[in-house]
Amino acid sequence: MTLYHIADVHIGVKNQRLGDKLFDIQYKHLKRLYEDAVKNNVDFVVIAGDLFDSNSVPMSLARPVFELIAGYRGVHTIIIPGGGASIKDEITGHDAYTKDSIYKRVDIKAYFSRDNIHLLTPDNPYVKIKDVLFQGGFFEVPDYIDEDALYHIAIVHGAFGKNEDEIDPKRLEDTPFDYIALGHYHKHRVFGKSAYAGAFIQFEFTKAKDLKSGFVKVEPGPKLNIEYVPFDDAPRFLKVELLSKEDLDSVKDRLNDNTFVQIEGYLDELEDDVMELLENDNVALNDEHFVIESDGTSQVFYDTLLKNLLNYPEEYREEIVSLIMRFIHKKATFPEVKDFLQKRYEI
Ligand SMILES: [Mn+2]
Repeated sequence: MTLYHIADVHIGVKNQRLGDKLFDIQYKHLKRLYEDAVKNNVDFVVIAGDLFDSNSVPMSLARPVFELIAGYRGVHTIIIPGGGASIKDEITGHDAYTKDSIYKRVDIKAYFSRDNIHLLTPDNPYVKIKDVLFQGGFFEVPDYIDEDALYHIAIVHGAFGKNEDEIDPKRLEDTPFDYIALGHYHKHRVFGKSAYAGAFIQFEFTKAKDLKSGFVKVEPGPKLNIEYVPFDDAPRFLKVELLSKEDLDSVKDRLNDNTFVQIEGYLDELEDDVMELLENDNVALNDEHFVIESDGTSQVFYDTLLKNLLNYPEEYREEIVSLIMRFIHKKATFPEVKDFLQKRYEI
């Protein structure tokens, strides 16, 4: 048995660079996913939350998505609502299952009476299709229902990770589920028997250079197989700081028709190169960009920073550089830096 797992499609999200074209790209790739499912006899597509960017998405976008999904009659689609988090019993976030949920609209509800579209909610948390049991979890791994089924699949929208405000990913390992389909984080990541699909189509500018769009192909069972299938022609949105020739070359190497670049700031001696780069329609300068004057002090500071940076874990390096750049740029005084750090990290 094979299932396709996607999440965080965010239909209706606003994207400055692509405008309405983003929806066309999302739609085209959804279609590609289903065509692929039909071709490979895949029975199930699981959508682990945030299919829509908000509960106020217009019907002109929501309807074609449901029509597309409903049209593939041989494929069962199992959807859970997303949402950011459950805070004091109140669900916040994107297509959260609130009073005004998109899934409660009369026109949308009608689609859930079709045989091939299934919505799991806290009131209706599981469904058994062709001997496979799908259980929705809402910010947590659901309690396993010990019912006879070939496979038990959980679908959860929530923040699992090693940071303090996240749910311990060990929760994902100590369960009898065959697979846990996760949504929420926009980067694909595997934790043992579970995985984040990541954003179906990337749409946010980020500093991460390796973010992909795509879906997860899962073969549950004793030899569980989790494979990520990337869409190589999907757009990429890069946020960059141009502080050296190397930064500049790395941007030039990555630029192509599908890559959009936002320059957060640059070193003043690179101004001519930056202007040249800006001639490309896919490159733009942030309205609030910074320009760093290359005086001797900043250069010494920057060189020292780069030399010592490798002593820190990789996941912190980007943030360290970014903070220090901000301070160099602002020529902040010690009390200002101290105040900034105390506020930011509540220390
Ligand atoms: Mn999301």
